[in-house]
Amino acid sequence: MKLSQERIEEFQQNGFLILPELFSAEEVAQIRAAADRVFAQDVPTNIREKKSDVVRMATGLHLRDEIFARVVRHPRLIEPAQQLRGEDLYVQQAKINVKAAFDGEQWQWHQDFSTHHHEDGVPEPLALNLHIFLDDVNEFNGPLYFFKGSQKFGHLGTWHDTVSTSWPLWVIEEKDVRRVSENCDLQSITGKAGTALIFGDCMLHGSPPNMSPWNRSIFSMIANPVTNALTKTDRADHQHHRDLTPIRPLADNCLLDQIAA
Ligand SMILES: O=C(O)CCC(=O)C(=O)O
Repeated sequence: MKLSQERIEEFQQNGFLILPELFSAEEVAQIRAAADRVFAQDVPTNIREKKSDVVRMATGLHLRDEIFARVVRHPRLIEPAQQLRGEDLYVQQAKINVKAAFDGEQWQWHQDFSTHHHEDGVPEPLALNLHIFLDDVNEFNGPLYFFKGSQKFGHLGTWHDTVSTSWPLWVIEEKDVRRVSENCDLQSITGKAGTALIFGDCMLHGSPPNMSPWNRSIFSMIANPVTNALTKTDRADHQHHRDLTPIRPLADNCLLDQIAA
């Protein structure tokens, strides 16, 4: 699947692209069934919320279930990403950010690049975050908030927050969030299940807790150019995979094809 020139320019201007209902209900059902399988496992790659036992994030997914091994090579995600970067990409991370009804906690203001750079020594902010909504995401169940166009500010002032949630995060200093807010509109990213979203490594974003009675799960993979790979391996493999094999897209119907028993 190729993006039009107009959509490429929109990405360059706003720093993100929403692709409404890119995946069918049947495809989302396959991914959700795989998600249920991995959430049921009692493994360290399922990270739980700080204040409850509920899964916050399930990581390393393409190594844990065949469906996710296909999702990370899905042409509707990978071809636009390759087009935007113009080079080979590897799977840096493959996860689901859950945000369960009532229990899902916040994501503080951050740029993904801060973590990629400080923790893994990624040289440039070229990674792309590719999402598929596995539930309808509305204004109440903890949507992502984006400062539209904030990528143009480059890498902002950051500090390592190890206390607010169960996932240590390099977050953005308040003075820089204020500075960006004077120039960029804030947008909440909502859409039906099956909607895809692409955003870059310097997008200033966060999301509020989910106090609604509706779950909000989002599949998220980070795809990074092979030429911009990690230079440090301090973090575990599921936080930044070391396998730099270029992603080669599968056929468009790969999620609906029979999986060999
Ligand atoms: O799932 C969310 O609400 C935010 C996740 C996020 O910001 C991230 O993975 O970088």
